[in-house]
Amino acid sequence: MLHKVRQQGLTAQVFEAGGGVGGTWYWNRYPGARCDIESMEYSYGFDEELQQEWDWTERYAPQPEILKYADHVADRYDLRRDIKFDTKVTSATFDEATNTWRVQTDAGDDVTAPYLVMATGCLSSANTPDIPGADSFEGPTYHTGTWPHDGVDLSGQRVGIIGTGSSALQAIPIIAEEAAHLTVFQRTATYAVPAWNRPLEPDEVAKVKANYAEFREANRQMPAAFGGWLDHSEDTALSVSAEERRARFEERWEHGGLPFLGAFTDILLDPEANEEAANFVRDRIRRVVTDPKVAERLVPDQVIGCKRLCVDTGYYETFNRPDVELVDLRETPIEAITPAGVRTSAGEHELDALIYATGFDAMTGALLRIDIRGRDGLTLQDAWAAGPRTYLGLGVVGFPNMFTITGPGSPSVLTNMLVSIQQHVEWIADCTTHLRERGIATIEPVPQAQDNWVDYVNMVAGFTLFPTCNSWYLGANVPGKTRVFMPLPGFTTYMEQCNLVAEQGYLGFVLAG
Ligand code: NA7
Repeated sequence: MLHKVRQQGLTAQVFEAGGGVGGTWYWNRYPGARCDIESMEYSYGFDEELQQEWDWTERYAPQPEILKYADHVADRYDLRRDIKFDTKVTSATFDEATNTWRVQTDAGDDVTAPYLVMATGCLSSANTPDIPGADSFEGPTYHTGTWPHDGVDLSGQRVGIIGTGSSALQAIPIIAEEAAHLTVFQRTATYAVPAWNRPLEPDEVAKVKANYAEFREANRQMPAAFGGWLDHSEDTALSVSAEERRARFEERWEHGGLPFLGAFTDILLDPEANEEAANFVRDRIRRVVTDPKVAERLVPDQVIGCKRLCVDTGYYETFNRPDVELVDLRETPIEAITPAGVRTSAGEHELDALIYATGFDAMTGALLRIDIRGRDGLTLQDAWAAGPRTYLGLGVVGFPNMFTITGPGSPSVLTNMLVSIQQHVEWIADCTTHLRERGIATIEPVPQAQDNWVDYVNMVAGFTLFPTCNSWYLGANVPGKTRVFMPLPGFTTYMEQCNLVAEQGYLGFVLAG
């Protein structure tokens, strides 16, 4: 966004809570942190030179390499001179007299600007559950989302980890190697498809780079903005024979990763199709885990893909180790954290270190931690008291000239984030150009357009199986958070809608002043 804004001849000031660029990839430094979208797809496509000069080394990039890429981008475009690091925005207030935003930070900054772009990230506000006795634990505690930058030595220790989402799945096999004993506290069993991670071959990189623009366009034509280069079937799961269905799942399993859910068109739409895919993975878990009791605890019962599918390396195998114990919190819930460890209804698990892999206050968390006040002193907290309400996931009624990159109501976390971020940056830049060229002071959604958009997101989500489980897409992981499905499934249709809105002079927005 900063690069784009400069290209338009505007100036900008960026405030960043971290000590460097990279966001998610700056904070999430836990062992095994890695992207679940393939490297060649998870990168910016706005500059041919940038995409040609950068070389990814692995099929799925590890966190340090993605951070290096973010640093490279910051240096390449000389971005740092307009970014103030280690600085948190505390408030942003719209002044109706001057049509400007006043932004204040914890470092004493006090700046005004006509436009406010919130690029605060969807998974940047760590969620630590409020477990009785949490402060009494005598050993160190860590959260995967705010992992110490100089690493953690867990060798020889008895380690506990709460949570079995993507972060835990990546960390567990590596921590198990290092620790003397690992106890995994699982509330909901997780589906994972192998990453089959490996070094990238020079010829496959060359093949993509020879047609990078086409490769990017193929991804934009996909519902989740990745995998455009794979063969796609238009078949539904039950329209083919059981044998054929199994062969397709095998093929996708051998391919690895998130494209497993694309084996058929209806896996996230039809419960029966979903059950077929789920049973395939359940069967794989049972084949890998040698103790049948442990295997049954690891076999998920919810809809596959309802919570984000995990991409793993040796997760289920780790439970065959004699020094790894799985505690099923559905059978024996946590009662308290004690000075010596974690006490469940079955007794105490003594630990030297405790890791929270308990995820994030997703999509709205980072925005609502800032005191944002729009027209008539309306706070974003009040405007979103019953769940987030946006138009296109880009604008909010009552908050003129405020844009939310990958905000709730846009596809964001259901997609390849880099593609969604770029689409929003370009749309916002076109929008502010439109306003400036016409001397228009403010843009703000029409209330009816926003209401319709919220209904539309709910309707689309309602066609899918996403609302059937307690996922962070629904805010269900944070006690007290309003249960609303926040992202919009379907990137391509969404992109077309955004383009149409712009082409029609920002239909659904009030352009004033
Ligand atoms: P996730 O996917 O939100 O996973 C968090 C995990 O922590 C999940 O297994 C939760 O169980 C568990 N959790 C949360 N609160 C508790 C409490 N109070 N007790 C026990 N267990 C708990 O976060 P991740 O960091 O793994 O991944 C986030 C995203 O990053 C991921 O989807 C990718 O997009 C990348 P639950 O399932 O809620 O029962």
